[in-house]
Amino acid sequence: MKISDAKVVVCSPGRNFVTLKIYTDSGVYGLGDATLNGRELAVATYLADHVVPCLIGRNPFQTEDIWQYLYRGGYWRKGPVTMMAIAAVDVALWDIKAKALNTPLYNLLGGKARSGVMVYGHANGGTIAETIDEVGRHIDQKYLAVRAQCGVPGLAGLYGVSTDSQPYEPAQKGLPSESAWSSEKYLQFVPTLFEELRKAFGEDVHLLHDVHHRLTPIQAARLGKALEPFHLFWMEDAVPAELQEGFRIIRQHTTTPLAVGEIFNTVWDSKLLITEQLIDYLRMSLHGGGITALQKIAAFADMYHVQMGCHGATDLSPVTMGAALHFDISVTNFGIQEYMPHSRATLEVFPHGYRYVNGYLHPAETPGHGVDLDEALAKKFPYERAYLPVNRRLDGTMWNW
Ligand code: KDG
Ligand code: MG
Repeated sequence: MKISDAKVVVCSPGRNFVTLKIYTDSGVYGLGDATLNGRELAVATYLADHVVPCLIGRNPFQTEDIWQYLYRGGYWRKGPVTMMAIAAVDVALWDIKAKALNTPLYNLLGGKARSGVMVYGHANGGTIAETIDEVGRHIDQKYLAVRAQCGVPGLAGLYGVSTDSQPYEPAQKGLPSESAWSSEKYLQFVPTLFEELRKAFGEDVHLLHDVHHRLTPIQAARLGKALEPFHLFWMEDAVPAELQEGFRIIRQHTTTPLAVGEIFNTVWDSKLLITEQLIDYLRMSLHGGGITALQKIAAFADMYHVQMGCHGATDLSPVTMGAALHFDISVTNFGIQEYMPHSRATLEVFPHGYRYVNGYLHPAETPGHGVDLDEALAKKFPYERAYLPVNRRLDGTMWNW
């Protein structure tokens, strides 16, 4: 079998997605997701202009060789654009391989290691009362784990909090919007949110929270300590993680479990975090180099008691979600999978076989990863420029969003 062609499809059924479709001479094709939120066209160009020409004629079963060819062969290693492009190729090739062997992808990754993939949903509200209602709504839908985000008095446009009745979607059309930030107001407020959530729901539901890179290590240490009585499943992205050593400060002060890594794209971003056991959950998704990369990173993390908790926001297309579930169900050190359901329009453009039942997602049972692309429908949703917001402290200083 040989790769005969490949193309990049950019569409925007409510939000932008970049999809790579790889064709073979046997008629089997595979799909990969290359959606880099806010910088989508850079990856589309990287793929179409620089990667696709190198794929033609190769054996799609050689996932390891093609991965190394694109990683080493690029000479300029790492980075979100390169690794997202490699991820899209890799996931599409695993899709082809499993389809050609007529089996669901998980059977090529070790088979089922559990009966379902525990997921966490997103609950948010402008006030504590609204957030409590939203957590309750998720519990009614049988979620076993819920992430809670809440508006903080005095801070407008906060990460994770919807401004309308729709689920929270950070990317906005037009140029980047600006949010206001105060670590002091946030640190003062968040422990009360979780105190009230535990009062309302007891200890049975797993509660998670995303700090979204906005604290310094010593501030994160303070928050982790303050949240200890409320037994979070994890505190996510407490600080920007370029400085891996910064996690030593957080870790030595608190037993609140730590998760990080949704923007990592190679193992080098977390090597120290893993070997020094500074984190409990690694949030890398298939966007960081695909299945070939994530399998190796997960095996390395497992030696240090670090579990996988893959990123699953709506900017990871149903292709990534569908493929991630095959990884999640087969990897031994699985922790939890983020699940932020896509819009109806997105789900129509990407017909899929995965399903949610009582707190768990189940991968498709059809050959491959089980997610397709309706190209005719996709054409009706052309690309629309959109950006993630930026964040400023109250005095106007640029901050992390
Ligand atoms: O594109 C940015 C989003 O993926 C990110 O803001 C979502 O932090 C996020 C999460 O945990 O889902
Ligand atoms: Mg996050």
